[in-house]
Amino acid sequence: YDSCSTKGCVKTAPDGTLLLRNPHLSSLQTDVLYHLGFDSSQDLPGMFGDVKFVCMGGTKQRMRDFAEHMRQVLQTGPNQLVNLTKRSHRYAMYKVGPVLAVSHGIGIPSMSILLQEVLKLLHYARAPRPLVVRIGTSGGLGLPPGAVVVSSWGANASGERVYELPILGVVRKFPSLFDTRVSQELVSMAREEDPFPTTLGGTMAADDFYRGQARLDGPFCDHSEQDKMAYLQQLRHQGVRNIEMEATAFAALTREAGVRAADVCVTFLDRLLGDQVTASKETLTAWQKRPMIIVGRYISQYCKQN
Ligand code: R2B
Ligand code: URA
Repeated sequence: YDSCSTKGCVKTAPDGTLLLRNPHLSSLQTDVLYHLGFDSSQDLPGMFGDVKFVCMGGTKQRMRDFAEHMRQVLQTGPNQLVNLTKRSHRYAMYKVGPVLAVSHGIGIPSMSILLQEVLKLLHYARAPRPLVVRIGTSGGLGLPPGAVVVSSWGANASGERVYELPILGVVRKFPSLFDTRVSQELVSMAREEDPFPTTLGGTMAADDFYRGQARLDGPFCDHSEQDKMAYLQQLRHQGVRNIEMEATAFAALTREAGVRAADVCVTFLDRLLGDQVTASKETLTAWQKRPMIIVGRYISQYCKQN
């Protein structure tokens, strides 16, 4: 495997700030973070040097809701939430105290562009020891809809725990494991009185919502119901508990940067029972808050202790 498959290599500076092991960056006069609408000539340490948590999720609205949630939990932040990436329009970013909430769109290409620019932003801002958390949605495997899964690893569609990326025409593989300690700490934020279960589990990241997730309801399909069930059962036997579209790249890129990360997703349906997302908009909105609740408790506890 590529990069960082060995433990113990020095990945962060002694003060906990991100080291990026790209020698070419130092020859740039200014580095333009094109999709975020920032560049390194700005006072990034002044703007983002205090960031401790970066929370990412698919939609702009959900990340605005999360910023609002954190404003209430932490009793801090601006009176008016402002989208900091306004100049770029691709994504949305809000800052509430030590929390940066950013949207990443759907799928690995969209998420990984955002994540890589966020990693450079954290580097230039000299933010010490940040934690990056994805709060997402997914399809569950044998879990009640509305359950929350904290990912222990990401697997690709072949069940390999790697993020595959062709670089200069050669397909490279990067291990897609999450920080065990952070994931367990997040699961421990669940409370008995929560109206939903929170579990640790493997997460399969697909490059498609329909056929790529074994669905039968896309515009194209040449596999049978039996083929679908055999595949989903096989994934479940391998320890996969939910399917989404980013986990592998998210785990691998944060790991390569030496940044702790976690993927916390609610499940919108049980894929062993169906393909269509049929819950009402109100129900889905309520379910989407669940990863925010778990992550909010974690951040709140950290802020009280520090
Ligand atoms: C979950 O939901 C989205 C697709 O509907 C995708 O971003 C994901 O991982
Ligand atoms: N997101 C996915 O990628 N798959 C689902 O089934 C639901 C949400």
